Amino acid sequence: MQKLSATTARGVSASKDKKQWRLLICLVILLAGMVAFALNFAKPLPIEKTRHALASSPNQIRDSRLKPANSNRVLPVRAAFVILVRNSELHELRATVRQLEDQFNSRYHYPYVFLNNEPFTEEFKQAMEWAASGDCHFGLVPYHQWSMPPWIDRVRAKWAMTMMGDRVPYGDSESYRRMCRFESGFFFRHPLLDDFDYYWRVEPGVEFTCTIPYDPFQYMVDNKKVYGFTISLREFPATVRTLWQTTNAFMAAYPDYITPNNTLQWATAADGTYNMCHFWSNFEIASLGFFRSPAYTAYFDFLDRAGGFFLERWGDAPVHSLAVAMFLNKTQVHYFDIGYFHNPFQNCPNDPEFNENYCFCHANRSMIHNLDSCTKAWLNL
Ligand SMILES: Nc1nc2c(ncn2[C@@H]2O[C@H](COP(=O)(O)OP(=O)(O)OP(=O)(O)O)[C@@H](O)[C@H]2O)c(=O)[nH]1
Ligand SMILES: [Mg+2]
Repeated sequence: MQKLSATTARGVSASKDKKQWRLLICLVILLAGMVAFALNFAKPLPIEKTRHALASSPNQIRDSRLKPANSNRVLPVRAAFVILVRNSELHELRATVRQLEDQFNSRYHYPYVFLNNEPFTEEFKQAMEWAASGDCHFGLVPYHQWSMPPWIDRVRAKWAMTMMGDRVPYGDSESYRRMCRFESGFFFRHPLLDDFDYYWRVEPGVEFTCTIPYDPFQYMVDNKKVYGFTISLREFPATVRTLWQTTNAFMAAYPDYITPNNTLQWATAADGTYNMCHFWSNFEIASLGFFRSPAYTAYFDFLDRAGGFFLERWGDAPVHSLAVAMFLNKTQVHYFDIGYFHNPFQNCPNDPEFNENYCFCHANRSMIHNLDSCTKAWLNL
């Protein structure tokens, strides 16, 4: 009896031991799992990693390649080409820069500022240095200027993108929205632009289809122009559903910023709503002081707070254009009749003699003749 109870007692304690071991093993597995989980989440995402690495490496944030031949040259205007571009667009941009040099800059040597949300590759920098006759500056866009600001409801924004889908170009793209926000509110604040008063925006793949026999920057200065465009057209209404009402709310909040001789009528439909007219901002020659002004930065901040860059798909073109319409009078804005092509539209000078001698575009295909252009309406203001 005693023997039996001893055996039973041993059996009970052995099974207790087994249970304890199992429990221990489970605990160890659970603990290991938790550690692995925590480590995985603590690990920075690749983009974060890049950001931290870059923040501590000033050479990557700005890298200037100066041409010795330009060292004693004094530029007539403190101006530069400004190009936001990805490394993958190198070949399209090389063609564009070569054309811009042939048609204009090989006589002036204005510098270039290339901006990117990722570090430029050495291959990209070398290709641009070879193509450009002006100094080349390569800059990195700070991460907070290339992201959704914290006050945006991410779930709502994602839903808006999904709903827009492919109904309009880039309707579902978050990166396109980041680009539009950057081009609306931040490009002019990049430290590489601190030395310049005017800028000419260029995009990879655009073409300059005529010789430019004068200096557009000098023209801006001599004629007190603040903003220059070459193509205007109408925006997709779905992308700017509340931009007009937000702009009106801004005007009500900051009436002192609105110029008495403004050109808002150019952007206003007969029923008082937005008629969707805007200057196509892939080509812009403008005063940086205009964008840096208290009026423009207050307007951008107001729009940014309203969230439409992400909750809708506000483009930098209507934003720049409405700012021009509110803050400038007609004489401060210039239509540059320059030979220019950005797929699918173009501007081609009308003057037959000039066209024959200096262009390779068809004047009758110029956007100004298209019913969707707002340039004639602008000129007739
Ligand atoms: N570095 C960088 N540049 C970008 C990015 N997205 C757009 N860009 C640049 O921003 C400018 C505008 O972008 P685009 O894709 O040309 O936009 P768009 O002119 O409205 O449309 P399409 O030219 O018709 O595609 C161009 O100079 C692009 O190279 C991006 O994610 N990173
Ligand atoms: Mg483009």
